[in-house]
Amino acid sequence: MNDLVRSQSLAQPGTPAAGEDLESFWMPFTANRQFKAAPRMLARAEGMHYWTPEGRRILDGTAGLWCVNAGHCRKPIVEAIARQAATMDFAPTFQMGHPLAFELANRLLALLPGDFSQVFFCNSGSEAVDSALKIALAYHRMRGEGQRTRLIGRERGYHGVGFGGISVGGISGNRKHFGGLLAGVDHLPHTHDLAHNAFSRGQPQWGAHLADELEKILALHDPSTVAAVIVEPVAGSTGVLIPPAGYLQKLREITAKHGILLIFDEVITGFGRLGSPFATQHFGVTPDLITVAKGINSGTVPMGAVFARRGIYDAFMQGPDKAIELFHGYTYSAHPLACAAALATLDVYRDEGLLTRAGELAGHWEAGVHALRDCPNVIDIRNIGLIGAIELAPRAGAPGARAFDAFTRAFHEQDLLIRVTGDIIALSPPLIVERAQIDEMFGKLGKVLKTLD
Ligand code: PXG
Ligand code: PLP
Repeated sequence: MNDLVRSQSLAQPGTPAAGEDLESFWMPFTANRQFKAAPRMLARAEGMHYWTPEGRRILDGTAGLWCVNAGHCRKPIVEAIARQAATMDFAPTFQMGHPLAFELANRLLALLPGDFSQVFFCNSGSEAVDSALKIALAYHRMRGEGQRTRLIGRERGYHGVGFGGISVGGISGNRKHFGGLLAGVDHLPHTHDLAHNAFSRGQPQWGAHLADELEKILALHDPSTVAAVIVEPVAGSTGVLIPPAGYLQKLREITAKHGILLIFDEVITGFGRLGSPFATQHFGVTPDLITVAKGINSGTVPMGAVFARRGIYDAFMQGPDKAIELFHGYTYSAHPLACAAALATLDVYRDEGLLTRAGELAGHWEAGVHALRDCPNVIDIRNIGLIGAIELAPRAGAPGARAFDAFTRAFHEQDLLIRVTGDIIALSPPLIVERAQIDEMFGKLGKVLKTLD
């Protein structure tokens, strides 16, 4: 940030007055009136921290929204974006190309198991999910199995906010206001069960059998009608649900047996969050399609992508070579600024070993988060890679209120940014986090939890 911009943003009155100033922006997934009555503003960021407009330094426990994996405002990334903006702001990728898009696709595939051979670009996780679902449906049609139209998601799954994503998603609040959604969708049960798995470290041992529910769903609809199963390898948004040992392997076996595509939504687990480049490597389970976004360029420029295995792309390449094979794409697919940012981000990940750093820190992280076990109201703590969750008992008659208080107190009183969903606190810091900062984070959170009624 140049000095002029910085001095302007810091010169703003600390917290803008509530009321009409803030009225116009219809905020996403936010209680607008509550926020606008008592705003929480961020004005600047660097490394592991945000700064508020009045200059308070906030430790970022959430990598923004699970996306700033390389840390904030990293110089090589900032410079790559600035350079690209001055060199070529935009270029179409419908019937035209630009070199960065091809280079980035190659660089991404080098991080994946060998059977992944193509990258489709979009601008968010939601678009990646809808793109993957459309690719799955079209793939079966290309192979003469157009009767495979059903999609199977999972309870408590989050796959963004497109109509496809909320249809396969399993969060009722995200679905109930929006009509009939996609037809022909069914859901696996979720795997969260505190009676069996409370305070698990890493993958819980109980619950692999829940994948067998897929066989029941398939028996009901007949497997030959099902196009794809989509799951988050670790469910993030819904409050960090870690797959039981053996569960993802079973989903893979069952889908493969019935010719059904398996889609891993790695919007959160991708780009090092678990200690491997992707969850597919971490769990040793290879899906057919992978969706990513967020960490692809460390949250700097909107971008998402779908990774496809060779056989999927090949199925589309059968008709006349002058014919468009996939009638799908976005104006900003492979936007030059997003590509430049992603290439620079991949350099940072490589040079600093960030895609495996979560694995090195995971033991320290696990000890830190589980040390909060004796704080009041804590009913579960769970962790994997650099993800941690603390589940609180809800206040009687006010679900979510206790964790929301933790969130506002962490921000106002402890200068710590956390994320809450329902009564679950989720933590997922930038992958550059130092051990001392992990200690600081859980120290601050412990203080909040101890004073929370
Ligand atoms: N799939 C998964 C697995 C996600 O986590 C999306 C798709 C959608 O991505 P976009 O870029 O369209 O938002 C996500 C996004 C939270 C939180 O607090 C999580 C997400 C987004 C915002 C908040 O847990 N995940
Ligand atoms: N709406 C209109 C009127 C458009 O012309 C376009 C793209 O040309 C879109 C929506 C889709 O926008 P995007 O390609 O950015 O998703």
